[in-house]
Amino acid sequence: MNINRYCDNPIITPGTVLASRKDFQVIGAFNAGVTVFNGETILILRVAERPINSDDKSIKVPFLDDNLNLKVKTFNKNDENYDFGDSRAIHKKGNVAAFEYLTSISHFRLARSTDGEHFKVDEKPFIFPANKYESFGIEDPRVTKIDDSYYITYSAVSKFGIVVMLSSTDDFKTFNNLGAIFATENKDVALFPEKINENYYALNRPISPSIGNAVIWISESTNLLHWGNHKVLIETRDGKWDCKKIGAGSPPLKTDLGWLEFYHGVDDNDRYCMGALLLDINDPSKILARSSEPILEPIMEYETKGFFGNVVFSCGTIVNHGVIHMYYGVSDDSMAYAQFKLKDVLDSMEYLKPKK
Ligand code: MAN
Repeated sequence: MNINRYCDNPIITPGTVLASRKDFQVIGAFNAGVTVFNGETILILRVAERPINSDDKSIKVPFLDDNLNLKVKTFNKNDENYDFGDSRAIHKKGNVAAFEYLTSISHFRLARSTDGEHFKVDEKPFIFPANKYESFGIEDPRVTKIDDSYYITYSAVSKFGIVVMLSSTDDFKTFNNLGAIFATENKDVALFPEKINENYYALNRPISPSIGNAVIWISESTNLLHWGNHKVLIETRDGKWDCKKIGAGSPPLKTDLGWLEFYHGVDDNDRYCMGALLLDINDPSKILARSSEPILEPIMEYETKGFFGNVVFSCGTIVNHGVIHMYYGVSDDSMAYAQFKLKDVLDSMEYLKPKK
């Protein structure tokens, strides 16, 4: 499939984003939600920051304390009780499954563009962690326009686990926090842009700590707040690029053939790629087609190297005149942009039944 990566990728790098405070540095501007508002392309960037630290024998980790004040805790890298091997998190020795602290704290920052290529990043945060479920940060926003409001779903990380928060905005200046819509552990929630047969639908990705892989579920709601009728939508595939974990990427796009969903797949080497699913237009719990090979995979240097390399991770796409504009995080570090034809995606997928 022909993928046109933008010639000046990455389009946003951490170095061009102002820190939210003088003693912090921005280490990531990535995994952005995407929408169009007042004729502008808006990216809701995940901006990851950490305390500036000149001592290479220690790691300083940021978090909100119980009074919701931003605090910094210092770990000695020689401390044998902890494992510092993962750039993203600090684990207790021998416990790879659960982390104690994240090495950075993320908030959301808006970037705007009139041409979809050149973005101006706001100087101040749009949404900053603000409650006890967000004390280690807020991450990976997806935004869906429903009627006249924009609904933002995101991971909220804290000592209580990872839950999915919902916020809404009508103006991209202020927002309402509507609370946690999926309890721990859940991530990667993408809302469909309209009701289907009287119900809202959400793709989501719960994880069982006891058994099984992380796969995509679909849930229903009449009010966007209370979700039920949870069903497994699609599973990981042994031996393939999406064998270890999968999760929804952009909010589903309505096409003539069905709902098109771009999702991420992770393999046993923690390599993240993007592929596609096609869901029945009247019953999105039915799969019509799936990519057998990735549509986008980490190949370019900015995709293979960085804070956490070998990652392409999209939380949002725009479709315009048959062209998909995919904005995607690279290496948990920066934002990149690619274009490809909607028709090419639909033609590249493997259909469970022949196309009508
Ligand atoms: C994983 C990664 C990190 C993220 C944490 C918490 O370790 O996706 O980027 O910060 O989970 O969500």
